[in-house]
Order: sequence, then C-alpha cells, then structure tokens
Amino acid sequence: MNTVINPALVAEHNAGERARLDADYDALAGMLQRRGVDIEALTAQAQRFALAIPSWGVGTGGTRFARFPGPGEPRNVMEKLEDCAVIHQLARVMPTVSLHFPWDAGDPAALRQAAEGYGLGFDLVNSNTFQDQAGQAHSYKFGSLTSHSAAVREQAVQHNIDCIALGRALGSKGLTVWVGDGANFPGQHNLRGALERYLDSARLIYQALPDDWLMYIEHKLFEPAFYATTIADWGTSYACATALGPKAKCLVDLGHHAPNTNIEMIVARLAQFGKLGGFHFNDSKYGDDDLDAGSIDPFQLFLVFNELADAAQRDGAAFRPAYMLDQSHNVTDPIESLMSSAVEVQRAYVQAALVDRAALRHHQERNDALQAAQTLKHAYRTDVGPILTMARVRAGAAADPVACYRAAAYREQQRRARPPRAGASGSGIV
Ligand SMILES: [Mn+2]
Repeated sequence: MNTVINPALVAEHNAGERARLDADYDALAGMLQRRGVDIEALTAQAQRFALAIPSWGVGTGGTRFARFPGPGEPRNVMEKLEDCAVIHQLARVMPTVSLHFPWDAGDPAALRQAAEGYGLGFDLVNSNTFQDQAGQAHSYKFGSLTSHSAAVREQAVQHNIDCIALGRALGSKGLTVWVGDGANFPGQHNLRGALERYLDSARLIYQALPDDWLMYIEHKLFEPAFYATTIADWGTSYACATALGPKAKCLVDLGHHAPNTNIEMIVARLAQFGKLGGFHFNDSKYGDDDLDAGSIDPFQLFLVFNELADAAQRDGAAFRPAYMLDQSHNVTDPIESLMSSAVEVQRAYVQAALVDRAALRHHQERNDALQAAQTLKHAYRTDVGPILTMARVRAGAAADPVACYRAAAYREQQRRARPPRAGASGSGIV
C-alpha cells in the first residue's frame, strides 16, 4: 500500500504514546469490567466502524460570502485522494471516499487505481444539479429536477444517470441526490406541482439504478430556496422514497433541520419504517452550519447513535446505513478537522454501544424517567478515548492523529508542491 506519511514516523509517534495508552486502557478495562463490559469487544467494534470522507471536505469550504483558501489545497481529484490517504493512514476510520460529480470527474480506471493504491475504496457518489457547469446547455437557476422546462429536467436526469455510470465504474453502490430546487416567493411555485415534477424526474433516475444500488434522498429545510424548498423535510423525503420504491431511502444530514428539531426521533422513525438510508454528519448551532461533527452538541450525536444501536439490535445485519461526514472547513486545516470529526462520530458510536439496554428497558417499563435518563448519561459520560486510541494503534494508525499529522509537516510540503492556480475555485458545500 502507498503510504503518504512515513510509517516510521507514525511508529515513533506511537512508541512515545504507548506507556500512557496502556495505563489508560488498563484503567478503563478495569472500570468497564466492574460494569460487566468487555473492553476488548468494544475495541473490536470500534475498529469495525467506518465512515466515508467527502471529497469536497479536503478543501476549504467557504461560505456564501467568501472562501479563504488554505495553503497546499488539493487542486484536482487525484490530489484530493492523496489527502484522503493521509486521513485513512492516520485515523483508520475513513476507508472510503465519496465523490461529487462533475467536481471530481476523471477517468474511473485511473481513479480506482489511485484509490486502491492508497487502500481506499469509493462510497456513494453525489450528483450536482444545484449549480451550472461551464458549457452546460440549460441553466438550473429556476430548478433542476422540478424545472418547468422539460429540457432542463431531462438534462438534470441525464446528469444523475451519468453519475450512476461513473459510480458503477468506481465500485460504488449508491447515488445521493440533493437538489436546491425551491421557491423564494409565495406563489412562485405551485407547491404540489413542483413535487409532482420532482417525482416524475426522480422515477427516471430510479429506473436507471442497478439492482444492487440504492438512491439516497437528502432533504434540507432551506437554502438556497428561502421560502419553500421542494424536499424540505424528512416527511417529504420519506414520501418520495416510498413512492419511488425499495431502492430509494432517506439521507439525514444533521444540519438540515429546523433549530431544536428532535433529530434522533427522525432517525428512529425512518429506521422503524425501513427508510433510513444514511447520514451526513456535521454539527450546527443555527442552520446548515456544516461545523465539525460533535463540536457543538456531542450529546445529540450520542442520542442519534443510541437510536442506531437500538435499530441495529432490532434489525440485525439488515440494518446498514451509509455513514459519511459533510462539513465545511473554513478556519481549520481540513485534514485535521476530518480526522478529529471522524473520531467524534466513532466516539458517539462506542458510547452508544455502552448503553445498558436491559437496564434502560427496565426503567422505561417502570416509568422511572430519572433512572432511564441516567442510564443514557452514564454511557455518555464514560471516557471511551482509550478504546478509540487503542483501536487506531492496533490498526497501524496514529495514537494522536492530529499531533502525528503536524509532526509529519504534510501541509508544509503540500504548500510548496501545490501552488494555487489562478482562477481555481474550490468545491462548494452540500
Ligand atoms: Mn449533506
């Protein structure tokens, strides 16, 4: 496997952390043993957990006001894969990359070869009908899949079908569709008519799906449409996924809800009815902020994983949602943010695995609200850090991914190797 960071440097870093890690891990093992929990089972579970890297996340995202690029940013999809390889090597929790077309267009055979060289695979592919591309025949200014113009709808449908073909060549198994379609004024759209056109278009995409593929419908409350977004909420997403058929599922982006929405309940509902397709993890304070996962409300992230653990227990191996990050890094090094965010998601997963489900059920059945809540808090308050670190070290990754990454001076090397190109613009945010 091609390693971007010198493995000797990682080994040296880990050797320096070893004594502290062993002491912390043994102390946690003893504490968990007194609770009847086998730390080794949890560590093995942590090692199996995986989520996908969004290709657009390795560059500085920017806001709708400005983008302040960082040094050494990847300038093409091959350089993005190189950054993803660093993330995979040091954190070992993101073994796949989710590409976005046409941003990441390239020769599929070459992309596959580069990714395999790094030990990376390809996750879901994403279509883009929320902005116009150079040379495009028709504009998406007034919508794509919902456009009043048959030619525009046809172009948007064909783009999604092209994404499926590219994804097949890459070994992907699913297409995520998010459209910015909607209205800025009351009366601008016939609300029902827009959704009817969306479904007519989406059916054509659905029909092009290979048998072993899924189509993931991502909803978003508002922006870029500020009055009425066509696929605004999980109810609309669920209705569309149901209308389309069993290969269509709902994708939950944590930032795409109204403030204070009970997202874990949405997760429970979608799981109950077999329509929970996957996640875009991030965090937010006000809207679709695309902040780092777990940076604002780590308890909410834990509660989402608590529902996922419940669903996994009920539904077994059939329950396999797709996990990926979807963040916009504006003030941090994107590689550092992606690694630490992935670890935060993995942390929530392990904390949720620690919940004593028998005790929780017992308290629920006796209407003991206080003890039920305490049962969740008990798991949430447990510092599972040593488990995550041990999982990384055993997989050959870095005990402290950010510290090791900084010691490797990768960004400084790339600052010299990748001078910015005049007029180059970064990928957007979805
Ligand atoms: Mn998203």
